[in-house]
Amino acid sequence: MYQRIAGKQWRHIWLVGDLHGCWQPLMAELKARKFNPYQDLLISVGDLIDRGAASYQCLGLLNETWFAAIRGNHEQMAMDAVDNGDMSLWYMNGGAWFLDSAPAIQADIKRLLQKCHQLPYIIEVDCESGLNIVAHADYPSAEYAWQKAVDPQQVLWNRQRLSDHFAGRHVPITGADHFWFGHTPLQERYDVGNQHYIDTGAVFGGELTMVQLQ
Ligand SMILES: [Mn+2]
Repeated sequence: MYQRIAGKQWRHIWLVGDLHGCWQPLMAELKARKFNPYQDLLISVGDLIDRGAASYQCLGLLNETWFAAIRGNHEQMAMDAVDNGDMSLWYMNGGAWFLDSAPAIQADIKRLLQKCHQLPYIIEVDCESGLNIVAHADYPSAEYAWQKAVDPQQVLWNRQRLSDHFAGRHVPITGADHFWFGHTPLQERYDVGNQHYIDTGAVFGGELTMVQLQ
């Protein structure tokens, strides 16, 4: 469930919001930041696929040595669909690109989705900006701890903490310097205390948010 990344192994570490198939915008952002694939690391907050123009290319990022990701609810839906043969939930949520792909591409997508079973729910990055925790929707606990058992469904789907923030009820999380989440498209990134919400709806015409952790 947890993966640990040591910052000292990398020059720069970048975090990117929900891609949802926005491969071209990602390449443009990496180029603008002079991202070096031999020295730098890019971490995704999950939801690489569905809705956008290039889900297959984004899923293929899992093959790159300079790329790390946690799992999003869209990767989970895709894995579940392929594993149990019931495609309906995934297709309703932007998964039709799989059906529209040629048979050889579908076979490769299935191989990549097998790789997704290895994706952690939570990545811990210890680097120059401190102890950074990355999860897709929420870290469903009042205090972070390495390897603490938390509800995986809540990690992938929970919007309650963010709703509470918008209602003026700011529920903190202790145990790390920063918490980074995606999942809920916002007009602009939302920072409250040590919590940061960076899905700025790139696939819906918004910006693709990138953050430098180191
Ligand atoms: Mn999501």
